[in-house]
Amino acid sequence: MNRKIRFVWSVAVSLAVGASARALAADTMMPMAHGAMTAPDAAAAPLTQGQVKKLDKGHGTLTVAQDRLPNGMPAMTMMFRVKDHAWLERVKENQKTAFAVETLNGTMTIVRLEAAK
Ligand SMILES: [Cu+2]
Repeated sequence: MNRKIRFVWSVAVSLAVGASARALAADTMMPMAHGAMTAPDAAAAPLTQGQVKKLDKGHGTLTVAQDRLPNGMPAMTMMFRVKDHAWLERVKENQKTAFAVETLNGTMTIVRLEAAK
């Protein structure tokens, strides 16, 4: 490469690197900004283990035999609202689950639901 081509090439490379660094920053920043707007960050909510006892897809509720919850609720079998009713497709009765609960509008609500690993 002659001098001029080498200079143009290095400018092009640094622009491309700068652009992808900005894209990366945008990717990592956006969920954080979003989490800050929706007060409790469900993705960061601590998971509790439990076993699914009953699914009610019509009412969007899940009855779980749960370990002690971070909010102090002792281990028991209780019914929770599920924030997104579609999540009820992720688990089956008697399956172990990991879930996070927050009180939304005065109702203890599952805000994260996963099949236990
Ligand atoms: Cu309870």
